[in-house]
Amino acid sequence: MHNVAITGTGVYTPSQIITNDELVAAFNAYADLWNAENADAIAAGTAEAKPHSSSDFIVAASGIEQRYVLDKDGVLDPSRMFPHLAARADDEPGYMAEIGVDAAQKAMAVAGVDAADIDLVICAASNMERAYPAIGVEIQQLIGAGGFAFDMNVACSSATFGIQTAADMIRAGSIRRALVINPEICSAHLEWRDRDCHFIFGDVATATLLERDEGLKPGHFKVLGTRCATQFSNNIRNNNGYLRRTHDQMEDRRDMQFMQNGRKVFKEVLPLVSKHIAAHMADAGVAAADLRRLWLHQANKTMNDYIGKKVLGRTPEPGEQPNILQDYANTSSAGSIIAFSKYADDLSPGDYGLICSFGAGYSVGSVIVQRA
Ligand code: CO8
Repeated sequence: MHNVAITGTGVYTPSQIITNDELVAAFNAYADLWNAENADAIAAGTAEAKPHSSSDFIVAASGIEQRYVLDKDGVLDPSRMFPHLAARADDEPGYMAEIGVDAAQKAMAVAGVDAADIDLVICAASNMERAYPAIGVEIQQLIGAGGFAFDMNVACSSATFGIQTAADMIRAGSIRRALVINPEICSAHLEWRDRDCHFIFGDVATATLLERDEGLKPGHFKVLGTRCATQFSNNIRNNNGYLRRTHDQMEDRRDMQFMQNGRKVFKEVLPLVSKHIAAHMADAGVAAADLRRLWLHQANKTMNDYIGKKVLGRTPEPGEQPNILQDYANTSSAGSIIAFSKYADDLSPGDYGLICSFGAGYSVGSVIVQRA
């Protein structure tokens, strides 16, 4: 068995920002249009008028202040309400590959590793741009990596499950270096016309470089343990899939985009995550008092405050549990890796930290690290 280390991370951040006020203005314009078009049905009681959204609600319910997206104009057009991403030809890089390559190159630069020395590329994300060939193989070719590549999807936990998968191969000796890449184009599978969820997600790509912990220069993070768990739930679901045409259901149905029962998710996932982290830390012999930092999944500020308090047994001090969701919103699997990438450099040798993701499945993944 070999030891494993994280030697680099990278974040691709889109150039376009949508603030809550811009989002709400577009949604309210769309709702007004829809209500006018359906005035007769609303008056007859066969349709419900769409109420307005509000920036104050969004900040209070989630902590989100803005989100980055690949295409702002399409999302904010009240007659469209989803991004416009021109179709790419087969000989052009796909969108996921393009943003994944940017994050991967940043991670390799931080680690000082050449692409030719990478043995495995995992594209781990909550949706895939196409069925095949795998996006991971496309990224492998674009960056010039060796070895092999594949795609995996565990929704919001894709990054941590990818890290465990890569770490296990490094531990076993079948590979020496791996890139786990999370291109999350959430704007393309979010229903922007639903005020209950239209504020939740944004776009980003992250990459994590893992290596055999042998002859590395100081500054990396030793991976002390990884743990994954799942428990089936329909409370976060997207029914779009390759059997769609066989059901003779090609219309733009609501369940072809992200659906959730947010309140239930909130209630059911919190205890699952708190117990998962406590058991993982106990088995790794890491006490709450030893933990310098928590890099949590970035879905909701209240959820993170609750988990931080449960794990540490007290309210976290400023900086102990950094949130990035106010700037990026929920970026599915990439959220905890953005937090790790931006808020880990100040840790001292010997400091412990914990990366944890949670979401659809349900799924929970945790990675305990120690600064070398
Ligand atoms: N503006 C104004 N009012 C609103 C709005 C709005 N935008 N939205 C809802 N309201 C109203 C509701 O209608 C409700 O009114 P009433 O009380 O009269 O019924 C009231 O505000 C309260 O609504 P909620 O109960 O829904 O509000 P909550 O306080 O529960 O907050 C949250 C909603 C923020 C969604 C919260 O429930 C939450 O964060 N839950 C956890 C969700 C979560 O973490 N999900 C993870 C999913 S991510 C994942 O796993 C990855 C999936 C794949 C990625 C998908 C990419 C697209």
